[in-house]
Amino acid sequence: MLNLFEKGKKYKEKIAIVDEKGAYSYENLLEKSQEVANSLLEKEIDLKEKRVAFLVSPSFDYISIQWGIWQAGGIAVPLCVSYPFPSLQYVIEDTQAEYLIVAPEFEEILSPYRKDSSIKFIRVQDFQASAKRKLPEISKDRGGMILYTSGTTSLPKGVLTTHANIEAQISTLVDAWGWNPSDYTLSLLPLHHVHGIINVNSCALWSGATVEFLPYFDAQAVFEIFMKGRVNVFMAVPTIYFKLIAYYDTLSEEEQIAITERLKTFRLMVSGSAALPISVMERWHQISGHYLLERYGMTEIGMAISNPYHGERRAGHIGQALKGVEVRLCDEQDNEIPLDQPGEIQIKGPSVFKAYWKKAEATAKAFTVDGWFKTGDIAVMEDGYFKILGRDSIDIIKSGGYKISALEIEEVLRTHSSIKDCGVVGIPDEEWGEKVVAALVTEEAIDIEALNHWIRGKMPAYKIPRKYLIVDDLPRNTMGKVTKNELKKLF
Ligand code: MLC
Ligand code: AMP
Repeated sequence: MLNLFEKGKKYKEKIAIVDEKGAYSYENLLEKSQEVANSLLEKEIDLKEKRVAFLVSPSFDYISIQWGIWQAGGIAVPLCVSYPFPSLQYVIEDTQAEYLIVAPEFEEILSPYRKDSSIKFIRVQDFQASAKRKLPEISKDRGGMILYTSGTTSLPKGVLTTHANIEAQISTLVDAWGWNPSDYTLSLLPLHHVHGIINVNSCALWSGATVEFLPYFDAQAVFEIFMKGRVNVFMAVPTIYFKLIAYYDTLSEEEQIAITERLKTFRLMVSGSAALPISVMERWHQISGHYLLERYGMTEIGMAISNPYHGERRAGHIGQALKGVEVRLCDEQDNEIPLDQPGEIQIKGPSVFKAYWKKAEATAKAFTVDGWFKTGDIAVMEDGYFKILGRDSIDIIKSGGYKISALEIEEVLRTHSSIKDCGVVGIPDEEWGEKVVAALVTEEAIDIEALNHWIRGKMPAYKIPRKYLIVDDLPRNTMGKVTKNELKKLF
């Protein structure tokens, strides 16, 4: 059983969560999560790793449900609040979820599952107080969570982590970054990814700190919350810092001075999930007095490499291996090479995931014969700090901190009746890191607005191409394979 709940008992009276509806103590959270666990269990004594998918906005309810699933012995499958139906359906069906917990605002989109006899449709408002019952003993090697990540296969893969993995991911960061009960953080990242789930919420709640939710990103709202004077720890992706800077620059001098004074009192500000541009790091330092702590991680491994909490935070670098995480660099044959030569980052340690859900072959491919996880990221060490140089696959795009598979988008585009062929790439963008763009070979003239509308029904808005180019043919090598580097040049 996760230590998270044991720790929560230490801070009963303290405020754990602040959301749009109110403030909730650790005691409230423990009680509500027990209610959720009781309801899910009904007459069973243990959910035995049944998958419980839930579509709930970031809130007290979200955390109570996540903790309730864990305490009942289920595997938590958080669904993305901005997914269109086909993307939700893919996750629900791929995990073979047996329970689907739905907040009122999402009942309509998930209504096709209401009458599905293979899944139990539970409305959030149906959880009721009930007599306390004994919860199952759960060994830490059991599955706890499945998060979906895009990769070099066209469809996203479920990343299965155990309770022990989750605990290792949390405790490593709590120690490295000095989380403590007087911390107060703002949680605004999507809660179907590790950054928001582990680094922000779980680390805070492990430490007796307070999490305030802002269920969507809005620069003005973020500064308003900061100015209330409570937040002292903040974590976000580089695009969010970029957007905060852009908004700050529109404010009056008086407002800017007040914000700067407030930000200087923060304990910690972190950036990750994508490369932090040096220009953003420098401008944010002018605004806040903080050198952002940049760290490196991945859904499969939690956080692995981090700039120091105490000590120099070096721009353009991701720092050193976190305690408990083994890091090495390798050549293409998985031979370890000296750290001052560029190579693939490979990782070992208790935070590394168990398997891709029901994908034994993909799991086997992701590890070396001696058990190192192959990240696909290329790095080098310079003066004691790792620096990311790129990725081994051009088909993985990082936009706004989201990992996006070019192949997945191409596959969807190819199902359009007017599209003969297509190639999707990410092109560098100051604000988004990379921007998704697509070259299309079409059967006939194509209405781009109608195409956009069509694709929005099929995949989340953050995955859809921001620009299309109509071409006669895609650039190819002598083998007939599309040359994506050439394709990038067209944009
Ligand atoms: C939104 N848009 C995007 C986008 N997000 N386009 C490309 N890439 C993205 N990531 C589009 C929308 O579709 C919309 O277009 C327009 O931008 C504005 O949308 P919005 O919803 O108003 O944008 P905003 O709320 O400002 O979203 C930006 C953001 C969001 C940065 C807050 O992208 C975000 O939450 N990113 C964080 C993702 C994350 O948590 N990643 C961690 C993965 S874990 P239109 O046309 O509809 O107007 C991981 C491991 C690790 O990476 O190391 O942490
Ligand atoms: P995800 O699969 O969404 O968890 O994304 C993980 C990927 O994000 C990593 O494999 C890296 O490519 C990228 N990433 C995370 N942190 C950083 C960082 N600080 N700098 C560069 N890339 C990063």
